[in-house]
Amino acid sequence: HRFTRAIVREPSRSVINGLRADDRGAPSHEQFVLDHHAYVAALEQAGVTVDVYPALEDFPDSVFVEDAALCFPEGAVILRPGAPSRTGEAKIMNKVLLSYYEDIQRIGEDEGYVDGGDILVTEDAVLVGLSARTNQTGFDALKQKIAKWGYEARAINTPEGVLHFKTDCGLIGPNAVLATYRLSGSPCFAGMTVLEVPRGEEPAANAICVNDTVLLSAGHPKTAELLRNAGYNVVEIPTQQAALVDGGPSCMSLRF
Ligand code: CIR
Repeated sequence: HRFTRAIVREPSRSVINGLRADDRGAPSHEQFVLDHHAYVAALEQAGVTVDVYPALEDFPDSVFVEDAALCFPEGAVILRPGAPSRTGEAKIMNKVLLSYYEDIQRIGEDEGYVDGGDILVTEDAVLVGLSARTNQTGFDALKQKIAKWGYEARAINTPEGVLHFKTDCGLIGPNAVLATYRLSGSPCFAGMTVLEVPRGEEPAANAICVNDTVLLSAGHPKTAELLRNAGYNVVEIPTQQAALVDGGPSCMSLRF
């Protein structure tokens, strides 16, 4: 499957107040905007048309569009982000996706919580990490909604202390995954090629594969080398500002 389109949203000035597990200082809005341009350029280079939506000042984390929806060729699901300050992003994403999809499913208000960062779509299954943001009720609702398009959801436990399932893993090819030591041995990747992120470079795991390109967070030379030696076409993108608010390559776009 090839992706043709991506949806992104510019970082708001309020991104300096974005949620973070550990405070290592606020990101610079100015630098984040520059990094975001580089991210958009890398997506375009990988062969997708990128639609850039304007910043939403009321939502400091709204640059991380991935958490509000799950997109398939057949349709999309509007998710319910588990952080109270982010729940409202779903309604806005719903409006956006109406211009792309006829079939839109929605996780309802009484159907729990799911963050897109907890969902890894593989060839075989839709792996969903239960986390502080994604609960069993949300998983059950999602599972039922995507079954109509023939997708099977499987629940996994996100490692303790890790924000999202995909904080620690990313798809790098049709049947290949990049994962930290915390997930590389997980039975959820049975039958897949698993490349383990070299120790000390754990944030590199949040990589994405867009057509023939792997977008990797810059500053992880061992991981870049590992991927290149394995034959992957790697493009490194600056994510230092995003990382200050716990974001990486996957969370900043919806690809379909
Ligand atoms: C949050 O805590 O929700 C944001 N500061 C970071 C979201 C990162 N999203 C992702 O990995 N999908």
